[in-house]
Amino acid sequence: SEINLDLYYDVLLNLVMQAGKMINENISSRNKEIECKSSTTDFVTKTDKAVEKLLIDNISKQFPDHKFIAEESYSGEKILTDDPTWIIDPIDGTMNFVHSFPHSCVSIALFVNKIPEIGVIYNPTLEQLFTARRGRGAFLNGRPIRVSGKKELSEALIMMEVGGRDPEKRRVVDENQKILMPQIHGLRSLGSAALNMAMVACGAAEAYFDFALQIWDIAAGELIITEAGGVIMDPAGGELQRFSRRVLVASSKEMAENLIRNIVHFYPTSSTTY
Ligand code: LIP
Repeated sequence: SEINLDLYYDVLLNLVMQAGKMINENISSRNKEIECKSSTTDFVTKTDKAVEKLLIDNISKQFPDHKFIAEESYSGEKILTDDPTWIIDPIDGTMNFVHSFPHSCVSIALFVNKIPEIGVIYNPTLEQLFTARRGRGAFLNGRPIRVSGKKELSEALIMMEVGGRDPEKRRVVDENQKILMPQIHGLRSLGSAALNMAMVACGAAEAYFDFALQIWDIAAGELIITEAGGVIMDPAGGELQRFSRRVLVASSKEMAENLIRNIVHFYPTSSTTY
């Protein structure tokens, strides 16, 4: 059937608001029905599952030929086709959600012909709605956002996640902190890849990089960062590989290059959470 991006966007925004309500109704609960997934720090809750079901059930009812790549029902296939494909993280920052730490979001992108057309990241607890349509700019609660444009590490607030129990991942994280701290303004981690990317997009931070993500953590952020004038690439330089689990976003090409020159790297060898 015919592509109608305006319609898809309206349908999505409506569902995202409903998803936000579900997150807010449950984030303060002390009984979230938590299960472990790939490791003892990788969780899913009944709310992750309920939000994903809300989104997939409603979108597929209205657009039966659309495809999904969604965290809690992922087939493991590393393939993005030309078909309209919704890439969904029902709760990015599940660890935060489990702890009632108010930095969780729903993150959704729509790709058509492998090109991101719609990106939405919503933190319902802080009422921050980041949106982008290809070619139309990026917005926070309806107001246009822009990266800071800064170029030098000496003026940068850098975001990276400091978690991970795998010894090699820990070595890389510790090493990067040691390398960066003396050169930059500061280091921050929100515990959500999507919200970290959103912070760079709105100019609140200069860069974010990570080595063990999944496509649904970064799919909406990709369009939001580029529409906000930022760059996205592989953390070793070169084009973003969407299934590689690795990402770097920055306020400018120069900022990205300065980081790439400095950081040490981690290449995940399994599909688990590190
Ligand atoms: C999480 C990320 C977090 C990252 C974790 C994990 P989830 O997503 O957003 O920043 O460090 O590896 O992927 O599991 O909460 O959707």
